[in-house]
Amino acid sequence: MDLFADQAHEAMPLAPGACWLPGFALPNMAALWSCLQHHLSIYPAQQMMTPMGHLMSVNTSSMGTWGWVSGPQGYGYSAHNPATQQPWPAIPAVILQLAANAAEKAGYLKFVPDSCLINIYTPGSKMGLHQDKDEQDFSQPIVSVSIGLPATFLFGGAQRGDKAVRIPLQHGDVVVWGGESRRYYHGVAAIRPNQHPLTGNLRINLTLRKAK
Ligand code: MD6
Ligand code: FE
Repeated sequence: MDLFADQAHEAMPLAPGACWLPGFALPNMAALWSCLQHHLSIYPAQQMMTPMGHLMSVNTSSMGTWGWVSGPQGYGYSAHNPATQQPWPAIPAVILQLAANAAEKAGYLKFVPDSCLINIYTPGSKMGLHQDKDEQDFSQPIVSVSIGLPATFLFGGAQRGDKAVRIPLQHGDVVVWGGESRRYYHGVAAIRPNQHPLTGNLRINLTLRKAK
């Protein structure tokens, strides 16, 4: 008997309205991974440009009614893949259910995301501290699912200068933030070179949101 099996799913509070759910996605990982591989074979991840004209260090794809896109016009949500002008595919049921279950565990009932951003990190990829504020409805939380290589997630406060805690995210971990922490600054430290049995040298992050 694994005495720690339950503890693996204990919610760890991070801030008001925010929690870390270690290993929460592991029971669904096989189904999640097969959906993702299928998706990425049809909608390959692209390197987007920031509005300042810099290439982002992550590669990005999307599912859902709204895909998160970045380019010279700015950041935001688009119903169309900028590479093909085609709509994004629906978010698979296994991902919708996982997001709703994680949100509920964090205290947010009936979370129905309409956007699933897929970020693919290679060693050295990172994401600077930022707020998620391109969405219309800040009453809904953000659910972030980590797959593959570990990452240090930086979770700060309402002000850019607030001290950020460093959260060592592992394969299968989920972070949910909403309520007071919905607009807190967050980011991802540079990924260290390593190998993961499922993803090789990649970290894949799914970010589920209600965009509109
Ligand atoms: C992550 N991504 O990839 C976290 N936020 O682990 C984000 O926080 C994020 O990729 C807003 C817009 C795009 C993003
Ligand atoms: Fe973000």
